[in-house]
Amino acid sequence: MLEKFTAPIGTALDRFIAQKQEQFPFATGELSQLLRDIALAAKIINREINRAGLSGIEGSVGEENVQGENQQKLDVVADVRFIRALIKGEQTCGIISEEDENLIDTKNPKAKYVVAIDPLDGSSNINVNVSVGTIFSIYRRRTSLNTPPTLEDMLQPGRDQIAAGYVLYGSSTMLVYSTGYGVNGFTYEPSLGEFFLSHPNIKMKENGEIYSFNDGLYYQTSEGIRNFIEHCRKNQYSGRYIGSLVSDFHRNMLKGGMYLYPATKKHTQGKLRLMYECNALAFLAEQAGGMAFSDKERILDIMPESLHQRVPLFIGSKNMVKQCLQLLNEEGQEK
Ligand code: P6P
Repeated sequence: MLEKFTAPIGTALDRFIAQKQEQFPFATGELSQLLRDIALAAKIINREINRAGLSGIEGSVGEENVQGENQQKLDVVADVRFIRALIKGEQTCGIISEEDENLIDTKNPKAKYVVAIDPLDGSSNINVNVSVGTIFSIYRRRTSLNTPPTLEDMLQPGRDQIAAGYVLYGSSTMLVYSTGYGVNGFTYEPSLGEFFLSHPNIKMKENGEIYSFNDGLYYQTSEGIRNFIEHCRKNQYSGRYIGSLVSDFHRNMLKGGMYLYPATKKHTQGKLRLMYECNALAFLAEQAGGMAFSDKERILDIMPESLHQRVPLFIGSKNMVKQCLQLLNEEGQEK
């Protein structure tokens, strides 16, 4: 019995990345280094979050970010830390971030990758000790090396991502990512300062019985959505909504379930951002056997029009998403 609790700890992230790189004969190590840069920033943010209540870093800056949302101090700290790590790592030529209105030129024109990132999603939850997360997407740049990054490099459809992932700062801190060959989860061991493989080859159940929806929006959204929520209630599914996308998504990845943030009267295009929230999680969902759609199309097929555009998001267990879309379409047909 004790053997179960004394199992060897999983592969360290660094070693895992190196092993996976060996599988790509032409890999030259830049993507591996970029993933390490993100992991380093995540360790630093993890420490900041864990000390937030003591370091006076909680609460809002007193200004709004580009989204018109109340910017939290830790939003700014996380943004600075990730941008600094990506610049110093020299593998990224351009960055778009939820916290910055415009494309960030890292002055690394030789770098062949660009990154889209939400440095700290759900940060308003930190004050009440609820899990928060970082969400990131990695693309190859499209314009020539040794030139400044352009919007052409950034506004790529999610299907062109070469890697995506999230960091969940929760009861334990986890890094979950994919380079297109399955999804693997790593748990942070603070005493060793390293992430270790804890959730190899994550697969999302096709059928789930958990739905993540802000019930306060019930009358702010469409009849098709209300019909889906009624479907969940009649089938006695569990409503689980943390108000932190990464937390809800992670639980649904492991247990089966679906997160939905539809178009509402306030957010007519949905609330979540395509480039640095939806695309990354859609990539992971599909890699794990799940599904991710807007009200019109596959998230990964959406051709971006602007850096901060919002889209409705229906993501999780395949058959739950299909059921929701069917009810949405039936509503459309009745009109
Ligand atoms: P609401 C956090 O602000 C966030 O972007 C997601 O993490 C979360 O799921 C959602 O918004 C919560 O939005 O409108 O339900 O408070």
